[in-house]
Amino acid sequence: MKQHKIAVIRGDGIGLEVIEEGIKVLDTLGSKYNFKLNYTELPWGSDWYFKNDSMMPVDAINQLSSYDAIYLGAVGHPELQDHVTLNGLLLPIRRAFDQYVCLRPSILYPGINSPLSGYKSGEIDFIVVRENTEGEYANAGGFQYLDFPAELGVQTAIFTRHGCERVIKYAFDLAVKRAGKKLVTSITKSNAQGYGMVVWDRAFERIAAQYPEIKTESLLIDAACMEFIRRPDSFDVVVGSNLFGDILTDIGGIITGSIGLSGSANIDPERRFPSMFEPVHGSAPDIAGKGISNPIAAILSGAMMLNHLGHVEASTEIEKAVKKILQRGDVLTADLGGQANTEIMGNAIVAALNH
Ligand code: GGG
Repeated sequence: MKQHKIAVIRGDGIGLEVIEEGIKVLDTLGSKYNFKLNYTELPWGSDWYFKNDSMMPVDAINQLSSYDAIYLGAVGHPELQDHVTLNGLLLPIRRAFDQYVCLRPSILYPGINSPLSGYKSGEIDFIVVRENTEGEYANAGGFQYLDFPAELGVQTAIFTRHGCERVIKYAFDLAVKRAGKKLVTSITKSNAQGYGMVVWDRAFERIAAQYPEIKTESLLIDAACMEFIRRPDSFDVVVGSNLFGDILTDIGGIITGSIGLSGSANIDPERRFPSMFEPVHGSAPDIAGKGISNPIAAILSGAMMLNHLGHVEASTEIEKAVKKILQRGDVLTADLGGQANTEIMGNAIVAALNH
């Protein structure tokens, strides 16, 4: 039996309850596909911060490096500024483990209505490949005159040829593998960001030349936001910088029914370090603790984790079970217009796997 060491960081808010359901689903498949996930719960996040003045221990990266994967819920707390929670946990992990590819699929599942009229199940099906270690999220900048009237902050975006080329190449390789439209769309803003984004555009042109069989287009981020609404069915693989990828995948979530259905994977494609799997959504303080959040994004992130660990059939089975439940439509959480709670949705997917 294949065994994997999984670090579990439930984090904050609804992260706690969605990961609970994710683990339930993952464990249902272990015995069927002859693998075992050995979880270690790491109680890091905002509560840890309130006790220790940091989101995770100083040796956190060292601790995490011994795991095969990280399964994360959410970070964010109403009493802490978001830059504290993000820069204290999520971003250092992505950077330290060089998880330079963030995969975020947007699929209109059966039974789900898009707020955009006229789209049938499967007609929206694209994946955003988000650069995940540099760009606008680079840890470069500083404050001056903090707490004085002249207070200022400098934030530097970093675009390296190496960093752009490797993530763009990943996007093209993915387009080759996908049974999609064989199209890679690059997201840019080089008309206004005349240095870093020009490096991005040049990298895109160089890599595109190596894949003559793949169609390409380049959109400015503002136009891309509009086109995601106007023609979401035209996209296949979309590659963008750290910030642009983050913004576009919220649109991708809502046009396919709910961000509660959006799973994601932060991948080190070279497999030198553990990769991290987390729902796209955050900690949702407004509904935290009520047990009504949609666990599907966390469950689909778990499926992406299984795929990464080599259990491709088991991963596909989770996706099929999710589709089955959504298509049936009798168990839906509030974000999808239903009344089921988090646990009932998790149990319905487990039951679908057992039949
Ligand atoms: N599911 C992880 C989480 O809490 N995400 C919240 C968030 O703000 N993420 C920003 C990002 O992915 O860059």
